[in-house]
Amino acid sequence: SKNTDDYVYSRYHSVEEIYSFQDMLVRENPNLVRKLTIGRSYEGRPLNVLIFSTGGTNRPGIWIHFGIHSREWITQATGTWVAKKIVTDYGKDPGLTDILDHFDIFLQIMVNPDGYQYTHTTDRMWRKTRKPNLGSTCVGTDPNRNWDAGFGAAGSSDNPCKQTYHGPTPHSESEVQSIVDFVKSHGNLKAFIDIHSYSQKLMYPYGYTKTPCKDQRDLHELAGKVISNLATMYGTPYRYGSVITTIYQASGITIDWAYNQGIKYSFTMELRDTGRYGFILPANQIIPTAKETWLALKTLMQHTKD
Ligand code: PAY
Ligand code: ZN
Repeated sequence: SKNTDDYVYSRYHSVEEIYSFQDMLVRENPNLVRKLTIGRSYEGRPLNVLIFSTGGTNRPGIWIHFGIHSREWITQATGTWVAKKIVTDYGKDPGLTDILDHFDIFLQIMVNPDGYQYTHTTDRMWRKTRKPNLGSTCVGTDPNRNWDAGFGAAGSSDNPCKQTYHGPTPHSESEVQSIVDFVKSHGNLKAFIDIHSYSQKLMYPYGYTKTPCKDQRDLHELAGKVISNLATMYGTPYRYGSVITTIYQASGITIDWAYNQGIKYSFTMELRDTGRYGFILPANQIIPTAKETWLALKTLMQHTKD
């Protein structure tokens, strides 16, 4: 497509198409959207973040990223739709307009572009990064076990051949380190949302320990509100709670690190479905999934702002 109006949101797209979508969106909306390259993937692809900002200096920020696991295609597709939704609705939707008049939104549509490319060319079920491992023929680290929060504990694997391999050291993956550097240098993020699929869950810290996080009460109440809002659109049921109590023990995960950095509203969301199609969600569910997810994200952002 030549512009973001012609872009077919109801289909899954290649790495190149998602890169060109980002450039088109920036070109069409220079006063609202910028592109920042926060680093390079192992294979050298740019790690791009779209910044939605209406001005101000050092405004607080909301970080939302998609596709840390490459096979979770509904997430990159939802991220693309959400980016377009923000430019379409700013100035029209009072809720979103209010959010953007006080906060900047940072959107990373493809956290793991090497893996995403690999899911198109070679192995549709690839989850990890594509960095080789010393002393092993197995490739890749699980970028959602690679963060410095309970790193290497139960709920991750030290075997490079496993899907949940945590990597040699915390932040060994440039895809992870680039976000770490950005979050630290920004210093004023108030929400951090990591989007996955599948299983229809909204979860908050922790994944590595059963010890409740200090904001457990608030986060639990908010999560309940968010999922009931989400369900008003198509009735899609979500479960919610901490990661360890809702899905399983997972250590070295993104949101535990973000939360321990002081970002109170750290959530991970598992989009559709509950397993009928799993990672291979039919493309005719992209737009409905994106729409209900957007409702959830707006509720989270609104609450963060208030
Ligand atoms: O989202 O951080 C989270 C919770 C843990 C996820 C993980 O294992 O990294 C949950 C899984 C995921 O999205 O990667 C769930 C899916 C269905 C899976 O691969 O098991
Ligand atoms: Zn995932």
